[in-house]
Amino acid sequence: MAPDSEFANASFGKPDFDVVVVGSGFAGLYLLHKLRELGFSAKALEAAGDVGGTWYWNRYPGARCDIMSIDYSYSFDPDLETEWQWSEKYATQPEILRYLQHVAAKHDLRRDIAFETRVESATWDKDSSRWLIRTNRGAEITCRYYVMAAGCLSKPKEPEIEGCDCFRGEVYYTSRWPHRGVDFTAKRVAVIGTGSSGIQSIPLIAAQAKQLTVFQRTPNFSIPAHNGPIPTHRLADYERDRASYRERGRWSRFGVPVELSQIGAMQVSEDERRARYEAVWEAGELVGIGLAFNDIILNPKSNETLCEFIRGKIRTIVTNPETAEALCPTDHYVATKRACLDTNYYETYNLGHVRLVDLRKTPLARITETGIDTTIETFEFDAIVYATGFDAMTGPIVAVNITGRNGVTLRDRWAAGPLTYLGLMTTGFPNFFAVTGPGSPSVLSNMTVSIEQHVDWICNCLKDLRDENLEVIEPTATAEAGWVQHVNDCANITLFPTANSWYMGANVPGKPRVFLPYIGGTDAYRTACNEVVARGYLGFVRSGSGQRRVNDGVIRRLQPDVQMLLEAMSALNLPPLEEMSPEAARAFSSELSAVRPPGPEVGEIVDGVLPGAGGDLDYRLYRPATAGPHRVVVYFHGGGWVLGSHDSDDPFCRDLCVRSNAVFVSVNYRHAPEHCFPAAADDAFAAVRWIGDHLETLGGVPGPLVVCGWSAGGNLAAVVCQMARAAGGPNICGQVLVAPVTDCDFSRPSYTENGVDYVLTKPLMNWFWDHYADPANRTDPKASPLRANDLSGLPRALVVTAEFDPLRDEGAAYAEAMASAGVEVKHLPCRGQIHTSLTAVDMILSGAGARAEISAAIRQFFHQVEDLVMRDN
Ligand code: N01
Repeated sequence: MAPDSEFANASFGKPDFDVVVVGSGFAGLYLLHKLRELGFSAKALEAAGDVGGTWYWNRYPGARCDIMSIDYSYSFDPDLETEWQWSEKYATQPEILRYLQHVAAKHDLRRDIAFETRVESATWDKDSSRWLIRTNRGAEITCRYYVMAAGCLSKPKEPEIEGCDCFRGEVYYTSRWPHRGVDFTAKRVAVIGTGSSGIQSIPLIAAQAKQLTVFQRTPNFSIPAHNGPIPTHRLADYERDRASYRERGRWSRFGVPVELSQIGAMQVSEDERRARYEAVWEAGELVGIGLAFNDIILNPKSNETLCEFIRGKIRTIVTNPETAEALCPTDHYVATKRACLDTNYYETYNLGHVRLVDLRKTPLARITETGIDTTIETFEFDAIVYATGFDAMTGPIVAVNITGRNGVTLRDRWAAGPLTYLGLMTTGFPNFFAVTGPGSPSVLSNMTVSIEQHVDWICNCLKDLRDENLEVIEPTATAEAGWVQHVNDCANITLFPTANSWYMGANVPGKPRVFLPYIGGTDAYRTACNEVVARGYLGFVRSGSGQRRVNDGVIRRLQPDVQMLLEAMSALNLPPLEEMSPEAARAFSSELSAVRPPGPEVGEIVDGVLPGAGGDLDYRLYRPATAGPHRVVVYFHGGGWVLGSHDSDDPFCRDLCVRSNAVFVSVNYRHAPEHCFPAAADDAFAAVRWIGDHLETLGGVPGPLVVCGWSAGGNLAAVVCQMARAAGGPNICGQVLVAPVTDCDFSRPSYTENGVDYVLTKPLMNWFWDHYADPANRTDPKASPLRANDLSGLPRALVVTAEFDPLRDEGAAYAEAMASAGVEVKHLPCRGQIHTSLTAVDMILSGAGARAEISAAIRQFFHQVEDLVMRDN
């Protein structure tokens, strides 16, 4: 964070402009308009000869938007919506460019734009709190605020192909297409690259050229755009009430007002799945993928069904089987590289003069004076078209030499990947904003919606600064680190990081492999941005006129799927369990259990009965599908000694059984208040003893056991280990305590911090304890194992705690106390998780890492035993 003195001494002289904007595409134009409206002086600097941004440069044949034109347009000026009629579902580049020119003219924006002016450097001057901007025209401009609105895909990637400069024929880049147009009639043409630009241009180039050869390194998934008139149902929806249509778009997942599916692909029959995919194919809309199922970018199995559907279509359309196979993507999941919309793309390969060269089989060797050499063939061409993509998102920003505080350049600060707060600002670069920067939804959303949201946020922020007599704003290091973590958390529960995509920076040699945009959704993102403001610009330092306001903090600390679950539960307005009778609470919990995902398949499930301390107890045994016999884990379910059963924790047991390759025996025990303390503990110990004596009958390996439990079950697992130590058996080689109850004391900070909002509440814990144990009994180590006088000699332990759990601190305290007593303990604190999320298999994907670690610990406990046996032999 900035030292106080810098802000205290800053002199706030008048710069040339309040704001300098780089770019005059969708973002730059709206910025100019909005800033003017708010009374700020602003200048836009634009390298091109006119407005348009992306749509000025990318004039290649077939260039169109692939978000429907009514959605891919401004919403800030309602008159525009009536005076401009889009001619097609997906507007062409010339039509979009005309639209932007119309907007510029209508709002008289060109008078504040310097064209053919490229920004070369921007330097923060801390003494005057201004940015000094230098351009290719030699001008030096000063401004208070510097905004990069240069687009996410505006810096073409250098084609890293040997011999690029030696070709003597015509050379074109889709990203810098000549304004005069190009006539390929009677020419032999090569296209390198099969991303969106290649896929859009190839059919039109083929229509002209005498011969077209496409050099493909990676095939892409594409679905037909079915371009034509705007679909009537969508147009009717839009025209019925434009304002509400736009508002729905703003609060949607991708910036397009469509209802996404609530069902996963594996939850329906194969016929229904196919029917839904046919509908996606027919709709010709990229967001249609989200309309089909809700887990396409989350679940590899679900995604693979769509991959195979599209491959099937390719094989049907393309008549040459070898070409069809080469066009079928097999190295990435659908949508993890930007999916494409096309018009006759696959059909083009059925034309006699079009050939596909699969660079995976015969790599491109070099460009020659007359054409292209692959490793096995020489080609001659009249023209080569590079459709090789962009240095996306960070490329256009760091292309300008931006120097922030203490002489640090942005290029250096982002050397290992971009660091931003909300994708809007970066620490050490005061008053510098990026529109749709890395860490914001940008390219994973309808850009126009995201641009308007960013411009509104930035302009309102500048207005708030002015209203509060402040002039400088910068994110704190904590806020920025928190946001970067959140962006990664969101990406890590999806399949996106598995692909070598430009989203990951993987297309540019040497670029750090970091997921660049924010996949949490435009709705969730908008909520976070609004919340930052509502909480007094949380995560920012704002200063000026001798004031300095620091509001440090992190806006999103929960794992994204945990946050979504909590929001969904809050919307359901569920009754508090602690206000119910135990019977009603049990019935209610069972209802909830019945609707969650089932967990993975295991080899075998056997229900049985074993003798407890006060009568028979039901158990359920999970056997892995691998060849046995297996080591055995005894498991105790959660539910505060009052609720739950082997049904309630069934998915968790299945998951751990599969991951740890061990038999799990999940034992029901007597519940309070019918059977109070110490009935549950005595049952748990009796069960472990009986299982220890019957390992071979159960199909297990004779020898030691592991005990495991969650919540109250974690309490029982810990208590059983103490009881077994006292009794001299059974032999337990490891204990896994997941968010365990270890003490009856509610005074630890985690009860204060997390006692209300995270499912397991302080009142609910009170209710559990009140049913389970009289106050006099609660301090007994059989109820509060942390209270034991001596914790030495207990089995090795893994203690898992969740950050937003009232029980977090008592779990950590038990781990610490065992370690102090010489027990080998690993404590696994789970960031962003709540008490109930670690066991929510297939619902909380971010909990999968913890479950993998639990299973690794179980395997390790058993390996240590096997190592000892081998050593003894
Ligand atoms: O670029 P790309 P693009 N040798 O990076 C290949 C947006 N957009 O300009 O995948 C051989 O997608 C590269 O191969 P590989 C949209 O967001 C929107 O097409 O790296 N091949 C790939 O096939 C899009 O995603 C619209 O193995 C090389 C291709 O070139 C983004 O812009 C229209 C190579 C590059 O594909 C970028 O699309 C157009 C090499 N050395 C674009 N280097 C709309 O419809 C690269 N390739 C709105």
